[in-house]
Amino acid sequence: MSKPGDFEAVRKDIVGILKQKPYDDGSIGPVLVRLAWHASGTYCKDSDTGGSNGAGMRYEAEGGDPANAGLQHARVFLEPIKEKHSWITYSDLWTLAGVVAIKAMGGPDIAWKAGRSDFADETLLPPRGRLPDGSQAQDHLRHIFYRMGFNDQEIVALSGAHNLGRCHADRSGFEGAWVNNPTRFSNQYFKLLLKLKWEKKQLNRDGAPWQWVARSAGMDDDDEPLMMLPTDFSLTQDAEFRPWVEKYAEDQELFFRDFSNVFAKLIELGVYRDEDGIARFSHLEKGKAEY
Ligand code: ZEM
Repeated sequence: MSKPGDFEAVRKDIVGILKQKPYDDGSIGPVLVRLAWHASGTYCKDSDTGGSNGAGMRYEAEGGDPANAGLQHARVFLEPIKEKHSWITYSDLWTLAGVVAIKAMGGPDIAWKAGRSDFADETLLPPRGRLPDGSQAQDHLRHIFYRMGFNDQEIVALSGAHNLGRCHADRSGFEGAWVNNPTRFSNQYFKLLLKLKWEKKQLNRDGAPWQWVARSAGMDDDDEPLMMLPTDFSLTQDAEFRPWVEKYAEDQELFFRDFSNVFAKLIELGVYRDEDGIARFSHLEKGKAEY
């Protein structure tokens, strides 16, 4: 047990659990980043519902959404931290873990503020279907991310998170990592999007979705190929998105700065703090949310 409010102690303990040899590429960092993102990415600006506040993934209705498959591992990994620092809310812990993981994997500092509450009751959970579907393309990305209040540049910057981690056949159906070193945050994703010769491939498995695959220089034919989702690839096929892919491929510093800003914005969606610093659902004050 640490002193309530000692977020430095929590940050240290999160860093301490990131390296887990047998798990994926040796780090739970990427799946923690995905947890922070999916906790936040349900936000809708028009109805002012969803978002990280409330930690709705504790409930089956949100946690069991097929879009959240695999994130139970991330939540279980964080359980010892929650037990040790029982004063922290899940909604603060899940967003903080993403920010700490990005930094520890070589990414930028990202502003993070405490104060989220865990009081979502099941009637306040956002409906399923608000998270993006990787098998679609740029129109879908705009539909999903404009709903959260992001613009085209921010959509491309956020997509750069796919420098981290991998797809799992038993979670999303897609398979493989986007970059050669998926536990190191960089702008490699943008470079590879532009540089490699991507080919459409349906993986050899019943019901597998098609994805883009390629091998980078130095990879053997029997190495697992690198991959891109249809949504990732669509960024290069769109007149508004493509210039940002090119800028971020050329300038890692610019990407880090823009990513830091947009991730900080993502984890604040739907979070409003009273003078006491505690975040409340704004729609609770208005009465029950209408979805
Ligand atoms: Zn992802 N993402 N994502 N993403 N994502 C996956 C994995 C990861 C999309 C998507 O369909 C998928 C953002 C945006 C979008 C991460 C972070 C962020 C996977 C693989 C899919 C299918 C899941 C699996 O099988 O385990 C789509 C369509 C997006 C729209 C642009 C944003 C924004 C992110 C953070 C800012 C991360 C870190 C992973 C890797 C997770 C892991 O377990 O390794």
